[in-house]
Amino acid sequence: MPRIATITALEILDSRGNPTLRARVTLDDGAIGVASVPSGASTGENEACERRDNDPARYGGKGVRGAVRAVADTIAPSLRGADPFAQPAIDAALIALDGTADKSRLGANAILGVSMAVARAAASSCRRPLYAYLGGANACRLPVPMMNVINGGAHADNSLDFQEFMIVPHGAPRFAEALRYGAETFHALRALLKQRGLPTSVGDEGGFAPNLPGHEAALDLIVEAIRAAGLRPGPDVAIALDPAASGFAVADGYDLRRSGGGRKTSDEMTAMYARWLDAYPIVSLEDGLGEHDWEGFRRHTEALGGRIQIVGDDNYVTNPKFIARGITEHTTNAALIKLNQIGTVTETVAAVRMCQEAGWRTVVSHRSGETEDAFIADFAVAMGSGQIKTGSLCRGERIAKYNRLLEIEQELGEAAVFTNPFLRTSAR
Ligand code: 2PG
Ligand code: MG
Repeated sequence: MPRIATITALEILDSRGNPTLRARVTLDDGAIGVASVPSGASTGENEACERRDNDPARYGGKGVRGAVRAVADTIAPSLRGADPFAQPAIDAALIALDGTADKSRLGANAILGVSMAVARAAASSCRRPLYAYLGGANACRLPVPMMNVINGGAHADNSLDFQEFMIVPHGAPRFAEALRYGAETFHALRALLKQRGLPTSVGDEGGFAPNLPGHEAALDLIVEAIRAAGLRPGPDVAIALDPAASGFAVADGYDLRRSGGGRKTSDEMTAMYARWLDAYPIVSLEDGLGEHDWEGFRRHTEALGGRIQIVGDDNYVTNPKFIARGITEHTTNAALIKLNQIGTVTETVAAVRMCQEAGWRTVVSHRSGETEDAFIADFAVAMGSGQIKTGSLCRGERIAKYNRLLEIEQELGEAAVFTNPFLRTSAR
């Protein structure tokens, strides 16, 4: 049986030019696993804690040398000789070594980097692709992508309070075609913006970030772009939203100040979304309310959950503890899944399984600060998640995930499955 030989880490840069951590694990049979950790901007309060140096003399305090040292000084010596195939035991050891509830001592970035790199090394040692190693022989479902083509909120400096306007090419016959639908719509959107004299510069996740008169204007533009690409808004390409409402939540509701939408209570927000469901082919709504608004969310899901997918992100932070509460209280009917919100591969798998057992859908997701690491592409297939959210149709760190999914689809050949999770909502 191969054993873990060395574990090292390196401070690298993410797609925003901020430091992040890359871990490298070698086994004594020569297998190597490398993984890089992403970083969010609109983070939920209960996310696992990414460790930063807070040394103003380097990278404005964002350096991760401390996390790199934690890998070298604490994690490497204690995992040397461990069985790389025992991922749950590896992750339990990492959690125990850290000893805090939020992984703040060693750093969730140090812990997750090693956790993912161990999985990669193990996959490489048994000569299996990562998706097959983590997901077994049944891992053959390619996810429907949610592609963020208009950025606002914490990801851009424009007039939009809402963070993400995504296209969902769910009517495509296979992943490669879904990617083409998405890219062609993206290019049509670019042409429309240009025509109207609006800027085509992009935000953190590669979506356009124009100043628009309001959120409906963004939805109208997307519908027009889908048509201009020769596709049908609704049956071919639908819309998903992540307002990331924690970002504009105030004491007594929500303040749509950037778009001039004024103040709204949580029920008024839900009523606004309900109107949009009649007017636009929306199939999924994530964080339509803020992370503390559990009661508002319950009413929100009661009102809209029969028509569309309601996804929780900031409120669950991929943590089985909060997801369990959401299941019990009918807070949403789906969850966003981000490895670095919880901090180990094993805990992320547990979060996905908990959702699946409750009949919830899951959307495996990138962060706004990413690297070229495409771990989540394999992970989405391994979990049979059916959906992935990994940004727009430009910027290398986003495209890396799409390109990896193309490879997986080709490798699976006839066995590849691309099922539409939105059949019920698509007949518009
Ligand atoms: C989100 C994510 C990813 P961030 O809110 O869903 O799009 O953003 O990584 O900034 O938290
Ligand atoms: Mg979100």
